[in-house]
Amino acid sequence: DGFRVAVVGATGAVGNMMVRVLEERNFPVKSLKLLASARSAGKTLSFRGEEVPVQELTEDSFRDVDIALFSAGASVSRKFAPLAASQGCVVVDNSSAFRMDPDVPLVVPEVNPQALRNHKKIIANPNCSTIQMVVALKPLQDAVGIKRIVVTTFQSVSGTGKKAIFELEQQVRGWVEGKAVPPSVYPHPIAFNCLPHIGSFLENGFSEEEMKMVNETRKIFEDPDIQVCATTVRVPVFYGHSESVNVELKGLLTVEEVRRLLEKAPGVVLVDNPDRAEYPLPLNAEGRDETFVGRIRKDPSVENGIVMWIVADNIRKGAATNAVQIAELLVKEGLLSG
Ligand code: A2P
Ligand code: 11C
Repeated sequence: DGFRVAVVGATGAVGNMMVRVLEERNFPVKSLKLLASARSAGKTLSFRGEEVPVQELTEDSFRDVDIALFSAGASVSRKFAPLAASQGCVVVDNSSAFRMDPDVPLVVPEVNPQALRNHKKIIANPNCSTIQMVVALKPLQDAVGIKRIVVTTFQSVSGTGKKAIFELEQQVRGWVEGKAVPPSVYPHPIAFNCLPHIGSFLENGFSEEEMKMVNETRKIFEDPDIQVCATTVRVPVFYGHSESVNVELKGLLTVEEVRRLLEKAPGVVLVDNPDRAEYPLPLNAEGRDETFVGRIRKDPSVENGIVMWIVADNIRKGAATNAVQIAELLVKEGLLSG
């Protein structure tokens, strides 16, 4: 009983976690197919106590698959997701390839589960920095509406993938041993540094990551009028993205009201006792599926302004967990046939 599941990019930082989260959450898996590049053929990953071989992704990979979770980059998704869908497989795609396609739902289960209803076999998982922000802002949007968001991110290297995790590790070791390890994944050293550069820069001067936060937020909230201005920064943290978020609301909410809304918001944990040095931290969010919010203040520089600090594990809620939650919702709503 259950579904025939595939994970594309199973050897990567996110794909690996998808396999773990499927197991942890006891997703109804009848069979599991692990796919990656030819480089990984021969490797195995453990799932429910068994070693599952990694196979090379090919055009025939999806014939016997009900649902595939993709996290092998946008070019792999562009080529293989439509192919999988044409063979009857439902795809939850973690790449940016289809997110802004009007025929593709872009879903955060706590925020816009209704968007799944009319799916056409490809469903997009939003960018990690967008997911945690909309989870935390959803109750404010519902209560009074959001006019404008100004966000600065502090993003961990795991967002770039396993090569970047290795690069930070090597540079830290190099620093301790007094020998410089030159950058290869990033344009500059990432150890003991901050790089205001995530994705390529576009003609308007913003980076791709910054524009993802603008466009995906509007699509998920189904509100094209929300103004978003983002600065996205890579920091020497392994797991967990942090965000400073200023939000200008359409009506008044006191800090106390915001706290109460967040306390009962699905997927949110309020950590806001600055007197006791308690606020969200990436080291504490690592390994967790919730979005942590704290440092909630009134922004005195604008009418109806609130400032907060939002942290989540980018590999879990920002990617793998959100994708598995989408799969769970598909099952629950009867939108997946086994
Ligand atoms: P592989 O390990 O065989 O290279 P990360 O985001 O952590 O860098 O991981 C990327 C994932 O995407 C890995 O599982 C990687 O497999 C997979 N991948 C990258 N390119 C391809 C490709 N052309 N075909 C299939 N899988 C790919
Ligand atoms: C990062 N947000 O932290 C990126 C990674 O569009 O899925 C994910 C890129 C994406 O580098």
